Amino acid sequence: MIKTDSQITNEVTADFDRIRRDFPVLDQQVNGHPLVYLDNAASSQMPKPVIERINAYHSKEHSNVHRGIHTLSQKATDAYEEAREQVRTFINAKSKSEVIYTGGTTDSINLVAYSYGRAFFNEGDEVILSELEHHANIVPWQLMRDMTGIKLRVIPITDQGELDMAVYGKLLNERTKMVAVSHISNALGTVNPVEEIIEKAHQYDVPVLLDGAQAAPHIRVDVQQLDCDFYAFSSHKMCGPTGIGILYGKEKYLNQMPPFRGGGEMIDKVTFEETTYDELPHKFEAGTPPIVSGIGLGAAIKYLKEVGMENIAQREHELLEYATEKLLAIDGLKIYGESPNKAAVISFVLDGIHPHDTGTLLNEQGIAIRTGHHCAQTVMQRYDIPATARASIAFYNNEDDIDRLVHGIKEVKEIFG
Ligand code: 7TS
Repeated sequence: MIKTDSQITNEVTADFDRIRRDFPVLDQQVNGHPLVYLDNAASSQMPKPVIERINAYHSKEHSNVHRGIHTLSQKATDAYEEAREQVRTFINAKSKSEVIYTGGTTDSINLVAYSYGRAFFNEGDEVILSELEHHANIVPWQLMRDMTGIKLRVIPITDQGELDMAVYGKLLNERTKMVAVSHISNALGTVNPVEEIIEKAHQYDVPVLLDGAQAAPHIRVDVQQLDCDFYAFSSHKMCGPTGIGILYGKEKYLNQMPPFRGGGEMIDKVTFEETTYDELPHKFEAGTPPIVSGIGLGAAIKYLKEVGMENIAQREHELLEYATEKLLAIDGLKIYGESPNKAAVISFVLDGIHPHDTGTLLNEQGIAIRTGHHCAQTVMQRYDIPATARASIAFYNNEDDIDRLVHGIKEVKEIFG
């Protein structure tokens, strides 16, 4: 049979049993049981090529970047800048000038809120957020609100956990100065209709910032195709090290925005009277950067590209469907976040059992999930619950992990009678 293009791209072609063996951390016992790691939305694990790249850098290449005439500094600079190029191609940015290293998603969003906000927000202007944002995409805008007098408008979510797009249409107006929403919700897994959000905002000439912390690790992101104006994500959620993340921004905005932090690396000429700034992206990168983290992120992206983002999305979707079906078969288990368009995040509550107890008892069986509000308290408020238990899946998980989770939950239920 001849396959259509979509059949070819939907087929999982990677060997996920082999891939799993690339992650040494998974091969250990926790509390006397083989580890089941299902807290990938908080932080994912690093494969051997990333760990080895970091080791090699520390063993042979470490030096400061962008300033040394000597060989080690040049090597470190080349590696750090090559990693930026890996990021550029990963998200299909037009140029490396649009790829800014930051401390992570939180830092990226703060950069935009402060820099763009201080330059362009005036009292009475409006910024649109949504009810399913991570605190990282709420609090920086509130800080700006207190500084500039803007108003925050919020797109509500439906019972299923989807954005109410009719309300969004009504919130947009000539006072709107920014739309900042997540691409994928960390608490519910909902994949938001970001294309439509962007298209509508652009009708008012309003820039859109996407919080891609939960999207960049799981689906192919093409910033030019999306036509988003800013895109933020974190290395540690995509098989890279902590301490670094990315802000993508369109040059037309980044060029107009003042620096967020001042110091070395970001300047052109400094006198006591005046300082001129370096070109993009360095204008936004003051001080010695997290060099090894950048190089590790580059190695992580190379690894993800080799596995293939289509393969990753497809495999995680398979596991999501497998897990959802098995979990829903458990009496008294309710899943929050029921959009048909969902990433592999399952937030759930067991009838009569606090999620913290669920998490604690699962941990005793070597199963790592997250419990709490997931830094998304407005989502918890929406459903009038204090917390959920959340299993978040990565491509290196497998059906056995899900079976262990399901078995573990049944044990928890038994303990609680
Ligand atoms: N935005 C979203 C959608 C996130 O999921 C997170 C982290 C952040 C922003 C912040 O990322 P950071 O790298 O700057 O910390 N989310 C989670 C989580 O779901 N569990 O732990 C961290």
